[in-house]
Amino acid sequence: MTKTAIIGAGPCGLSQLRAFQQSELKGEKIPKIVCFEQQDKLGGLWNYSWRTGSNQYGEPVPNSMYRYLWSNGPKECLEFADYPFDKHFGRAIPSFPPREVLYDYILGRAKDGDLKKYVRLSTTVNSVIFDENKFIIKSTNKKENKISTEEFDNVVVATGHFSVPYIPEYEGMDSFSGRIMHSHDFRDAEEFRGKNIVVLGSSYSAEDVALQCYKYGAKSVTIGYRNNPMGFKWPEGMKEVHHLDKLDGKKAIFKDGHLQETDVLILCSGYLHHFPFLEESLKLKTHNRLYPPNLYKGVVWQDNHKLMYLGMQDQFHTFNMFDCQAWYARDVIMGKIKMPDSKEIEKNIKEWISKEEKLEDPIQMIDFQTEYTKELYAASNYPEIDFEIIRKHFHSWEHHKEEDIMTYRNRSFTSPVTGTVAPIHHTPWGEAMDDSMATFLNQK
Ligand code: FAD
Ligand code: NA7
Repeated sequence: MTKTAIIGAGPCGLSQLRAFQQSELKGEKIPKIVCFEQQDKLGGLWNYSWRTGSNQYGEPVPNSMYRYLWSNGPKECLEFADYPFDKHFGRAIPSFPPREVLYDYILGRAKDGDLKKYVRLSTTVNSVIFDENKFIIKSTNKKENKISTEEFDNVVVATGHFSVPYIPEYEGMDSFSGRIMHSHDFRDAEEFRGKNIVVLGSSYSAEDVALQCYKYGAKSVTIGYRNNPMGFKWPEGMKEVHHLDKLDGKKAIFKDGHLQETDVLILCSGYLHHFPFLEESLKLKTHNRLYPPNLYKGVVWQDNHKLMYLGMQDQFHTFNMFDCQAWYARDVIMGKIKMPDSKEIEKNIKEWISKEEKLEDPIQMIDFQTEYTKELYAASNYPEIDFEIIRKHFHSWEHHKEEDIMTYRNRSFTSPVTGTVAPIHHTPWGEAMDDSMATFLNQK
């Protein structure tokens, strides 16, 4: 029997476990599976942790999610084909749930498939080396302080890429008298009530952290973009200005000459793809992009087809794209999908990258990732789901955001799995201060 290691039990690792579990359910002979997870719970980033910096074992805290985080896209776009929302919650729920609700949904499928039995919690993978056709994995169980060395035939890297912050430096940071932090350490917007906040960046974290600070009572919110502004119609009290030049005392000075009194500077400057446990020849090196290099079908490591990466793309599509990747990876590992020769692989990767480099706007980017996901979907037996509905939903969502960034989360979408139309949430997002699952589900 061959052995497969899965590193990480976040959404991607759980997709991989589900893919194998579904095969086993059909009577197929699956490899022996070991999933390593450094946290003491399943669910990856969807676990909320109050911790920042190091955990109790001195390791960096991977969690980047915060209180009051609501889904930033319609839940219908990420629905699992084999585990619909209606099945989990026993009824239709609104389209933009808070974190705790999505976390419950992720754990629900894991429980349904008894996936925990494959997972070694509180166990960090320290190193992966490829030698004589086998991967040698060293791991440490932190609770028992037990170090293990084992051999595997295949490895699936599902460690995420939104945990290690990218932190730029600006003139004047040394002497700035306010607080400087990265969005990775942002936990509770209430902390910034009555304060002047400067947010740097122009992607999802900048958008959401800025809106959170506004919603929970910041005195002013100023967003500094580096290349292109997000350009939304911000409510009064929020503004977008061109890139930070420097800090001077308590003032932020921007490239367009704008001056802003600042209590807190929040760097929403993104994350690094960081795999300190992988030997150099196995290590993916990329920035956050829709088609990272050296991955055939965005999954299989070009130079060693026994190594897979899941979820390494920048993401519009999430959970069901991870599923399509995991179903594909499973079929490669089980020998059902054969790899083409190296020339064909090289050509295929180049074609996708060249398409990616021509993309000009979010709608084209959505279409690109939908096409990519559909190609993977067609290659495996992932259950029925309508990616064309998902594509349309993403287009509408993008337009809703442009119309009004404060109200796009109040909309309703149709399930691509069951056809269910989501009810409108009882409280508009801008007024919903309590993000608990109990309050969210308390729908009449
Ligand atoms: P992760 O969720 O990061 O899970 C990776 C797991 O690997 C972690 O549990 C980690 O502990 C473990 N791990 C890492 N290294 C090791 C190691 N060496 N040994 C053992 N275990 C290890 N997506 C959406 O669809 N909707 C949203 O609203 C949304 N909001 C987001 C908000 C924020 C602030 C961030 C940062 C991301 C958000 N995302 C959202 C995207 C998110 O990346 C995905 O939803 C999803 O969590 C990715 O799953 P993953 O399994 O790839 O990574
Ligand atoms: P992203 O989407 O990778 O975006 C990173 C942002 O950081 C992007 O807007 C960058 O600007 C900006 N950036 C990078 N370097 C700098 C410097 N030096 N100064 C200012 N701004 C900088 O990461 P996010 O954290 O926003 O999103 C990650 C996930 O969280 C996402 O998938 C969501 O689901 C939630 P640029 O646009 O290149 O000018």
